[in-house]
Amino acid sequence: MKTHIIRPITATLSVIILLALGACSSTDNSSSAQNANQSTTAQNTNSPTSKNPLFSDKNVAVAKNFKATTVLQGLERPWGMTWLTDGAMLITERPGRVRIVRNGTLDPNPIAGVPEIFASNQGGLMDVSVHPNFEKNAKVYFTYSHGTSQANRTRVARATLDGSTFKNWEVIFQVSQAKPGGQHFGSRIVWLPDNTMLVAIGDGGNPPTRLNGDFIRKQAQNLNSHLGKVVRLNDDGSIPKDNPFAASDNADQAIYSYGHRNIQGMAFDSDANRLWSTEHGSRGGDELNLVEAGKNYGWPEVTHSKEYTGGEISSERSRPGMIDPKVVWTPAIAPSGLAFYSNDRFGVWKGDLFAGGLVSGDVRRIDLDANGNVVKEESIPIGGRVRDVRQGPDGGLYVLTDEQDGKLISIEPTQS
Ligand SMILES: [Ca+2]
Repeated sequence: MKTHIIRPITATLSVIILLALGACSSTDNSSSAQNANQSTTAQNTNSPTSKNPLFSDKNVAVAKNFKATTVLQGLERPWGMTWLTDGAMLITERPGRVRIVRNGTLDPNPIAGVPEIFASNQGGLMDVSVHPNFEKNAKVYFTYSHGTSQANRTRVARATLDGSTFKNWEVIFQVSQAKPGGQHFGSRIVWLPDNTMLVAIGDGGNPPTRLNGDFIRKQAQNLNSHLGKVVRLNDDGSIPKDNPFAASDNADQAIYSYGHRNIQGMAFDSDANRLWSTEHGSRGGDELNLVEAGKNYGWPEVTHSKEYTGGEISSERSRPGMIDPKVVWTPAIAPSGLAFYSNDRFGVWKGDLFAGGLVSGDVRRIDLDANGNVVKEESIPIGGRVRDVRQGPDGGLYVLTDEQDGKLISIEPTQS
């Protein structure tokens, strides 16, 4: 369990953030004008909104014009959700169950055919995603932790949905090294337009957790380890030949990007071809990243995060050859779940990112300009730990809360 302590920030930083927030407090109605201004002046301006990254503190503006509606409850620690082509919805529960919602009603019986899962601390059944050709092949994909408290690893499996049963559960990928403890498994699944899949894998845990004689988190910079990575796989778990390290003798060919601590939010903008992710820092320094093939996102060499005890993890916040985040959240919001909203149903939210926060108990709406720069951010309070945020096939925006009696909640703007 993450514990986050709010610390006073320095006076100088406060002034910068207050200026930034002042510039970000305008209403939705002005956002298109602000975007236009942003995109024409981003090259030469010192406008706070053009800073990269955006430093977000606890004073983020609260959204005014929105509505949150509980769709259903009675989910135990729900983690991921997806929709079938007939409109039914699958929701994972971290202890190891898959629930199905048909016509707005939660079936009291979990879907059969899920094997035993290592469900402990942060581990368990995590993400769920249907194959892009689900209508033809009925394949559903999962990420979960497998093993024991002494030796466990994140796995990716697929199974065929046959009525209310999963058949032919098949492990198609697993992290190559077993690790101890119950922390930092990741994970999210995102499909790319070429039907390859990206899977986020956590760094394995906080100190004192060790692997191969050093803190396990250092594996995020080890190109022969899957820990602290995004990996790219074909739909059968084989490695695409055009992966960024496919031709390298000194790197694992599954790796897509590296230097990640623990990604639990990942979303693809298919219009602009951009992959976004949110990852947990330890004490502060949570990140929104624009993820590109072959790039290094810095952890733990470069970070705005601090040790839970308050000490420095690194003195470096940025380094040539490593990619800076687009948003830094201090204090931590503990980000989990990320949606890129692309539908016309909620026009004022189109083109924005929606990032869930476990500790902040809200969804952060992140307004992007056409170039993918973060313009502003606001908070949509949910009143519970937000584990996942997804756009539904109906153009709705849905939220899962990580509670013993977890909820499915829909959110929508009340002003067009
Ligand atoms: Ca980073």
